Amino acid sequence: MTTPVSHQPPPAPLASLETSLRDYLENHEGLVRISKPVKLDDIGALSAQVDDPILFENIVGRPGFRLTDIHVKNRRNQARAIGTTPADYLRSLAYRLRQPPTPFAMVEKGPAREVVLKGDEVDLSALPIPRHKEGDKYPYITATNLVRDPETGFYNSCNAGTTVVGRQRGLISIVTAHTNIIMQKYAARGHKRMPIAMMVGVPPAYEIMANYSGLHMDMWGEIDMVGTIMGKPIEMMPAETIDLLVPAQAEMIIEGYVRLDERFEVGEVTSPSKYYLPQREWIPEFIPAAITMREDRPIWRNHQTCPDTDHQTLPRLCHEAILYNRLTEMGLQVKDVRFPSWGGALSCIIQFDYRHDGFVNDALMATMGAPWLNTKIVVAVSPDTNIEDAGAVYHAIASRCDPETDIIRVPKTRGSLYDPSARSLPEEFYPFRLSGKMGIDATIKRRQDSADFRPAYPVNWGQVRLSDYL
Ligand SMILES: [Mn+2]
Repeated sequence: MTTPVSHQPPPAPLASLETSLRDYLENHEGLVRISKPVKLDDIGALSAQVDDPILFENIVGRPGFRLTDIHVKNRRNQARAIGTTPADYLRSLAYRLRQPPTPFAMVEKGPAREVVLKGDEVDLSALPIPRHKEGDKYPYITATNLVRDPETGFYNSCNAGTTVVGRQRGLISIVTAHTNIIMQKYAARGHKRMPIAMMVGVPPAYEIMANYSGLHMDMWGEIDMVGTIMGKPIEMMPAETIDLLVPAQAEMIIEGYVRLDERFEVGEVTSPSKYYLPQREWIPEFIPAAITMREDRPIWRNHQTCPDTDHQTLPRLCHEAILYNRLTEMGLQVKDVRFPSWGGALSCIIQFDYRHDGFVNDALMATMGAPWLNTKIVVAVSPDTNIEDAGAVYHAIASRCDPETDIIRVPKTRGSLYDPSARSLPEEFYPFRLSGKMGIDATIKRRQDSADFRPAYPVNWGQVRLSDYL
């Protein structure tokens, strides 16, 4: 018997994986390069039409800056981001997340500090920051940030959207539990503000790791693991005005503070489920202290938040890898785990082969019971279903699932704050919600006759092309 592929170490990351975003984009096959002038307000709608990294080189009113987006929307580019192939991607990320952190390569000063703006020179409104949707009054910063736990010294990272309401004032939406815990630690120590650094324009592996969500705060920070998933140490340097380390190879760093003493209402949230949800938030102020950047046309990294962009995939890539590990631990031959962008970040598809009855419901329950609030509807499919194709997954549900026996429903579970169908909880818990969950077994089952599932195709399907006859 051969060792299952899930129990063999995957290949190491490619040594050629670029250490800066500009080199990464320059070498990227399929980069969509836009040299014509583009208005800031058109950048979101244009970005959301591509599947590959896009680079705007000529932004009206913002000469000297470039802008990029859509780095990890599909498996091909996710694999590229961590220096592997699409076939090896999921098990490689899953494997590297089980490895230890990689110490930084410390430098005094890197390219991210070739230009330093401080004091009155700091002007967020001069940066090439787009508005994200029709209802937005203000530009929206989506950069990945770094904060330090004052108790352990470990860093934490997340992508907290910051609404730019003035030259030196933003309102920062910190929704992740870890950064909120760290803010409470600063407040409990009598601090009125928390230092924070936004890292703008880093290779996509940094952002994949920054969106990790698991038990780690007592052991390492997400930034400590970036070198592990890239297969080489990352360069870090001291920030200009705050006591934090920042990535030396970034395009730009925005340093500053989150004020801990007051909150302000905003109502322009874009949920990954593609709605204006939650309808309102009370969030703290971000006050910038310095902007440092590269000298040669620094690249702003935007994460357009709607409709189908990195916003649906990026926060869930480590989730998929963690679920891959859990399901593999069950003895399943996992082929893929996906939070498809067409599932509104509320649904997960798990794909595997299994030996006998019983595995599917355990796999569905493990996934439905994930730590995050995005596994409301879980669909299990067999390896022959094309997981990339919403139609094929729907066909598997329609033709392989008997609702009488192949659906699990669980009442009263934690709903997503981004799910308009979930019930509201009492006001004190706003914006959290309550919802049921559903697991759908759309695999081919033992009780069924496998010959019933032989797909029918025309003679010479895939051999003859219509275009040859037009
Ligand atoms: Mn964290």
